[in-house]
Amino acid sequence: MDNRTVVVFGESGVGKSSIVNAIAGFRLAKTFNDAENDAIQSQLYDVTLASGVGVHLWDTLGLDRARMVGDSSPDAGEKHLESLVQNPTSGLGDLDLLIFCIRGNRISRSLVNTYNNVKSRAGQVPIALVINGLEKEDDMDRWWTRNERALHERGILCDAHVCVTTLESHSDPKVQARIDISRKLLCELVQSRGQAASSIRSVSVFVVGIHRLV
Ligand SMILES: Nc1nc2c(ncn2[C@@H]2O[C@H](COP(=O)(O)OP(=O)(O)O)[C@@H](O)[C@H]2O)c(=O)[nH]1
Ligand SMILES: [Mg+2]
Repeated sequence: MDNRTVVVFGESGVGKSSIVNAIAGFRLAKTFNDAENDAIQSQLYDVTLASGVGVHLWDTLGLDRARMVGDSSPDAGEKHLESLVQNPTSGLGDLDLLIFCIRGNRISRSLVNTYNNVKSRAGQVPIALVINGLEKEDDMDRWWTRNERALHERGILCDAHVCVTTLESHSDPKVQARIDISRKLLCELVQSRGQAASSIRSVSVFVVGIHRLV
């Protein structure tokens, strides 16, 4: 059967579980909004894309949160991720894609360290950067135009990238359109294993806001 195994990783609160839900097309993974959300370990979800392709989606514990629960060593999150990268789960085969989720307005130096750590262990598995939380951008892709050089200068050279919002819904039709295209982009990213992530793009309308690298 045609399927994919994908790991979503990143810090807490960047929208990893929301990415799972955006790909699934419904609320499958618990997010920060759920009162009972107290995940202390990674969760595996089975999702079927509209194309019929099955996806084994790992929603991992936030790297920072993994340091707080269970294991107090500073790199517990990375170790946990490493075990997933090296042995995703018995019987599911090799990993097809690693999705590194970040917030467009929250780029820190630890991002570079995390990327380097995962990259060194990922072998041939492609890494895609998902820049989330861009619902206020008229053209979400402009984030990439503004920040691509800075990321490259810091050694972050991902195999693919998508600029998205994973809000569940919005009353403003323009924002809702960005949510809808984000879902398509994320599904396309997974379906293509990061090969065709730039094929769908939103339309540029206005000049975008300011984002800083800290
Ligand atoms: N503003 C904004 N909030 C988002 C977006 N996607 C998710 N959120 C919210 O961010 C919070 C954290 O999301 P969650 O998926 O639980 O993050 P996780 O800890 O990485 O799994 C939740 O309150 C989500 O509703 C987005 O695109 N924009
Ligand atoms: Mg989560």
